[in-house]
Amino acid sequence: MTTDTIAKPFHRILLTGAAGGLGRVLRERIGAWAEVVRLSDLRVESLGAARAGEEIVQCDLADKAAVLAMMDGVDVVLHFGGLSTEYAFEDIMQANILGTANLYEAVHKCGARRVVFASSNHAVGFYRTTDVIDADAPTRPDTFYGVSKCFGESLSRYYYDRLGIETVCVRIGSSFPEPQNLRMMTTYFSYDDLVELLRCSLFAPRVGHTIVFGQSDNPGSWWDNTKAAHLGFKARDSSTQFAHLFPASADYPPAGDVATTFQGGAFLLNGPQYK
Ligand code: NAI
Ligand code: 15L
Repeated sequence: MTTDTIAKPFHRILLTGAAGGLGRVLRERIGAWAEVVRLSDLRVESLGAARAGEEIVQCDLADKAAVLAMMDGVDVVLHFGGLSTEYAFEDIMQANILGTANLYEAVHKCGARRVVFASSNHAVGFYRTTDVIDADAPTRPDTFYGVSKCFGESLSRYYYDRLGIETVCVRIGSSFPEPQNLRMMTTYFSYDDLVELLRCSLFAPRVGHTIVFGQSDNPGSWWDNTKAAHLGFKARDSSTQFAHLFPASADYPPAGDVATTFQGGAFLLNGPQYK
């Protein structure tokens, strides 16, 4: 028997935000988990043609009917679509708030089993860099973007309590090929660790409603993942491999600078300004 004839765990996975930075990474890595991977985004031109085992669906998350159609036949969802940094509230409201509400209503109507929601560290960005928090710490968003991630976490909790739809909210730190600044030495989340956390989130027998911080095994972490231990995730990478990029002799923002005082870093410089 070849591996081609072995049934895959899921029939169809939906990946929203498939044309984005993380979506493009995930496209290459999740094919073994489902017979069909449905790749969706607002703009799908950059995805090219669907490959074997793929479907491509153009969809604006703010369009309720289109989201319902996108969900047809889907077992599980990786929800990575939406605005990924700070914008005007009206834009955040459409893509992230209305978009996530449309997604959950469609998940319910279509009977999908589980969602992994790409939340963000900016749901708690107003904690200080001297704080260590876990999943039960009250949210402290640092932007309208962060508020929208708190909304997604809260909405998914509601759909779990009311309807039993399971969600893992991954508060992703900084998932890029390498840390782009000194702060990301603490928030770095390697692509390999991201994929492994998604695998754990989809395949753990019971996740209920779980909040987990998406981070590699970085020194000086601000985030305690004890309460997500049931996922069975163990980070294998660490930002230490990039220490040479940030020598002690470099010119860094002074201590007390807003971007070094708060976990959200430079996101604190967005939005309504201090008077
Ligand atoms: P990205 O901005 O590269 O990708 C987001 C995708 O969502 C884009 O392809 C965009 O076209 C699509 N999108 C935007 N509005 C949409 C709409 N109305 N309808 C349908 N699709 C829409 O972002 P990235 O880095 O790939 O992040 C993916 C997710 O992970 C986002 O939800 C982001 O908030 C979250 N995240 C990412 C982090 C990172 O380090 N990359 C850190 C924390 C959270
Ligand atoms: C996020 O939520 C953003 O989507 C990403 O672009 C990074 O800026 C990341 O947080 C971060 O905090 O580094």
